[in-house]
Amino acid sequence: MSDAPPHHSHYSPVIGEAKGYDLIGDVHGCAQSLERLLQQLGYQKVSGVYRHRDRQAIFLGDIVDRGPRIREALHLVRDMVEQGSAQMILGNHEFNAVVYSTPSTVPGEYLRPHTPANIRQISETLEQFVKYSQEWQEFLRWFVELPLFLEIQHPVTRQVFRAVHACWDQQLINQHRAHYGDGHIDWQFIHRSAQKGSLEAITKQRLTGGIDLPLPDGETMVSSDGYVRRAFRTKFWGHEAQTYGQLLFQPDPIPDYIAKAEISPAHRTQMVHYDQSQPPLFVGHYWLKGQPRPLAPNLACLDYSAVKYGRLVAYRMDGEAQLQPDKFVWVYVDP
Ligand SMILES: [Mn+2]
Repeated sequence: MSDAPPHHSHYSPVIGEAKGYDLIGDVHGCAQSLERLLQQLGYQKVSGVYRHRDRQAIFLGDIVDRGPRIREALHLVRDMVEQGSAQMILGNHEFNAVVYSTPSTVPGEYLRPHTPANIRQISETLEQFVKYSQEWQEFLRWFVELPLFLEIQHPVTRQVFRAVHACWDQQLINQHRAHYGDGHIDWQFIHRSAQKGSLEAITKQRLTGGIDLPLPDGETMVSSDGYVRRAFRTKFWGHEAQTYGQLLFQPDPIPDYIAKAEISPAHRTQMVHYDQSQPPLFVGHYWLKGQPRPLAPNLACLDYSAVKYGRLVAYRMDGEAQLQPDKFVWVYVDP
């Protein structure tokens, strides 16, 4: 795709005259930290909406759930999108909120089952919208208008870059575009995504959730956020991993004997390779820790666990082909 012609029809139209883009990782209800970050990036509130003279923010999804000011964060972001000073892609948490709230054809049931784990994931959001149910319904409808991924060509350098919440899988993206034209979804996608094994279910899971491999022999582990996990998150870039430990990409370690095992041929076929000839890609999702830096010359994850008192992180994209460590900007989130 890096040698795609400049008038590629998949590129999202440039809104206004953005000379640069500020990609922002998972907010999860940290609205105050988001305001501090936007101010640090030079955005100013004009008529109640943050905007920048010549830059546009791109939110990588997961505005909702977990944090203290979800409603405020949603208003801030949607206002920016509606005014053209931001774009946003769907995170797994927004998508899950939609399917959690959408009745299935079975009376009393929903597209996403109301299991204890699923109830817990959305509980802060629903609590904070208890008195604003009309507003919440409007946000749910707005989520369905958002794309799963963006591919943007920088107006000056002509460099293409990409944004997806968790994993860029070119094959699934090509299939999605063949059906839907671009990265957008619709209510039919929402309903189909609830059918196990459907293209929509696979696309949603892969693009907003990344690649999970199951722990062997039905083993489980408890992650640091208190969930029982039957699978672990893996890298989708680079070809060099031989063992599961080298493929692992999550804060919690896996049992040592699994980490040292060779990746099975069956699991190898599930892997996606985002190699270094591809355009720069920005993801959120993986709640990293420590000093923000590129994961590869063409890959940055901007989720540094803001809601767990980590950092809310942005990358200032000016159309460069190689991502630079000094272009990450962040605020610390205080307890
Ligand atoms: Mn997240």
